[in-house]
Amino acid sequence: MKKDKTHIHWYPGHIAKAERKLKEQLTLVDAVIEVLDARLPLSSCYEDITRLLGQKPRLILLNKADLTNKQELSKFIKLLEDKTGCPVIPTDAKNSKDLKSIVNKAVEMSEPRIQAIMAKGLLRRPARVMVVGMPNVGKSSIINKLTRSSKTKIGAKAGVTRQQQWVRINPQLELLDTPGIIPMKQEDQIKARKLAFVNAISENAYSNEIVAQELLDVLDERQAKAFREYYKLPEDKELNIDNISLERNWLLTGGSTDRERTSVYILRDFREGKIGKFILDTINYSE
Ligand SMILES: Nc1nc2c(ncn2[C@@H]2O[C@H](COP(=O)(O)OP(=O)(O)OP(=O)(O)O)[C@@H](O)[C@H]2O)c(=O)[nH]1
Ligand SMILES: [Mg+2]
Repeated sequence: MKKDKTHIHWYPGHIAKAERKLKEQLTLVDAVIEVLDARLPLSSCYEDITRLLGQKPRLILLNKADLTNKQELSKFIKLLEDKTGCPVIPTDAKNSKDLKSIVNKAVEMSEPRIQAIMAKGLLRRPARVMVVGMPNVGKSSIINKLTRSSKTKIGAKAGVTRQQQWVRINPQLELLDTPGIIPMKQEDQIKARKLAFVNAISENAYSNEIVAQELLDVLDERQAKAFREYYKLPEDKELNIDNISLERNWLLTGGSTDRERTSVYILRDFREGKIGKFILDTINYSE
C-alpha cells in the first residue's frame, strides 16, 4: 500500500504491548506521576491511559515549562486541576529546584496505601510510583535529575526508553520509568500534528517537510515575527520552507533549495525553544 505522506499514521502493535505492561505494574504501585508536555497541556494527555489508571492517586507534571509562557501556562494548570481533581505542577527537568516538591508529593500520595499495607502487619516499604506519559515529554530526564545521575537513558527523539526500569530516589521513594505511549489510533489529525511538532511521535509516522510547513502555518497566524526574526526573513517574503532555505543558504548542489534539511532544522529549532516560547493548545471557554 502506498503511504499517504500528508496523513500522520502509526501501527498499534507495540503500543498494545506497552499498555499491557503498564497495566501489569499498576497493581504494584501506590501512585502515578503523569508527565505532559507543557507546550501541549491538553493534546499530550492520553485519555486511554487516564482511564487505565483508574482511581490511583495521580500527580500531573507539565514538563518543559521552560519552553512556554508562564502566565499562559497558569491558565492551563487551573483548567487541568479543575478537570482532573489532581495536583498539577509545572516543571523544567533541567532545573532541580523545580523538581524538589515532586518527591514530597509522591511520598505523600502513596502514604494511604502504605498505611493499609502496614495495617495488615507488613513492614513499611518505600513508596512506589510509576512515571507515565507520551514519548519525549521528559520522564527519564526528570528521574535522572532527581537522582543526580544518568541511571536512565534520555534523548531528543520519541521512544528512547524501551523497557520499564525501577530507580531508587531516596529511602522513601522508588520511581518506575516507563516507555512513552501514544494513543493506539489517532483519528484527530490536528492533534497528531501537534504531537509531531513536539517530537512525541516517531519520525517514521510523518514527512518532515509536510510537518515543518504545517508548523510554519500554525505559528504564522500567531507568532510569525519570532520565526522571521530568527531566520532573518524579510516581511515581504512568505513564511515557507523554500524561503527559509534560500535565506539560510541551505541549498543542494545545483542551487535548488534543500527542503528536507531545512525542514529538519526548523523542527529542531522549534523543539529546542530557539524560536520562542509557545503553547500550541487553546482553551475553549464555551465547553
Ligand atoms: N527544554 C527542556 N528540555 C527537556 C526537558 N525535559 C526533557 N527535555 C529534553 O527532552 C528530550 C526527551 O527527554 P527524555 O527524558 O528522554 O523523554 P522521555 O519522556 O523519557 O521519552 P521516551 O523515553 O521516549 O518516552 C531530551 O532531549 C531532554 O533533554 C525540560 O523540562 N525542558
Ligand atoms: Mg524515557
